[in-house]
Amino acid sequence: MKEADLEQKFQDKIDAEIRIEPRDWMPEKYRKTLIRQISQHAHSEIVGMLPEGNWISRAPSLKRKVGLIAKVQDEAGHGLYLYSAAETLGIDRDTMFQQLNSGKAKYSSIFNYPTITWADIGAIGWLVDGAAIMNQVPLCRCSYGPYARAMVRVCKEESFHQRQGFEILMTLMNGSQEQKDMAQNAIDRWWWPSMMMFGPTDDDSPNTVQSMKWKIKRYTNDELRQKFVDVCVDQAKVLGITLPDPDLKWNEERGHYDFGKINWDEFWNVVKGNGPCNKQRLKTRNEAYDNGKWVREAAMAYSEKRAARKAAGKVA
Ligand code: BYC
Repeated sequence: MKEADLEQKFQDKIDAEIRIEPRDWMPEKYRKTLIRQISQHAHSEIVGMLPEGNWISRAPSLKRKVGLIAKVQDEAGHGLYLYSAAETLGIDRDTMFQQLNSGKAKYSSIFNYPTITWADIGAIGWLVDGAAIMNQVPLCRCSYGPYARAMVRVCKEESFHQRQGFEILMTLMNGSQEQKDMAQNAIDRWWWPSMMMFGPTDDDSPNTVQSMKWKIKRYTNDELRQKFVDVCVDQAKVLGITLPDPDLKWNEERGHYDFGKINWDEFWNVVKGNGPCNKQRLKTRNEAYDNGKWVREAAMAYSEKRAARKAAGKVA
């Protein structure tokens, strides 16, 4: 079949909501787009462990510590499903790690901000995991099978994370004035970076049109950002917390909240590697990779030994 005919057949499948699986024919650009998005997503999960990991040793109680360790472990699991999903497209894990460690690969801008107080852990759970769910629930219907299936479990766990973040903030908001101020200060710092997680506006998003046509994305960046704002305003009222945007206002005509201007210079500055913690995050990832060398070597040696024993008929 000619390339154009193959592409038409491929698009027909997508339009008919038939999932694309690893062995199916796919346009090279579809493969590349998915490798880009899934690997960036995997890197985000892994780097996302760092700002929260910062508070494991200082969590205010045993219960909080257990919850936080479990959450950070969940993020590692998400990274593993996602690296595995990306591998089905023909890229290997080492290449992806090298792209991350060298600073070549992108990961979510949000993880380049510092976690200064315990309330930041609540803010990340409520806002960052909240934004992640908004973006990731539609990805459960992504046209590429392995990515869509990985997202189902990820979303269930992210919902749980969002609840625990909300509960941390609720506890602080029911506490002393100092605790209330700490929670408010965390929201003041995390609100705008969370809004940036959805990516540039639709007019400035070079990948959205094609990704929507291929049903990798089901909503545009701006559509998801708006859904996020609408949900957060109501939840903020329950918490008794103020979202730091004087332009937040219900718009009867649109049926949505209007919101203020996002600082896109700040966003691109962080994406380009100049955010408050970019260098620290990459340094930590590189050290973890180097320190884990002996574990990878031991695992390889063990599997080679087992394969040799199996070949010699010594193990089942
Ligand atoms: N940060 O054309 P666009 C999580 C890049 S949650 C950095 O709109 P696309 C977690 C974009 O990659 C976070 N870069 O792109 C939560 C592109 O650059 P390239 C991870 C960003 O792909 C809690 C350029 O800007 N979630 O993991 O159509 C705890 C133009 O953008 C950002 C995902 O990755 C950003 N915020 O749409 C722990 C979800 N936004 O590649 C962990 C899956 C945009 O052309 N990804 N860029 O050089 C997606 O849904 C989409 O990739 C995006 C961007 C909506 C993020």
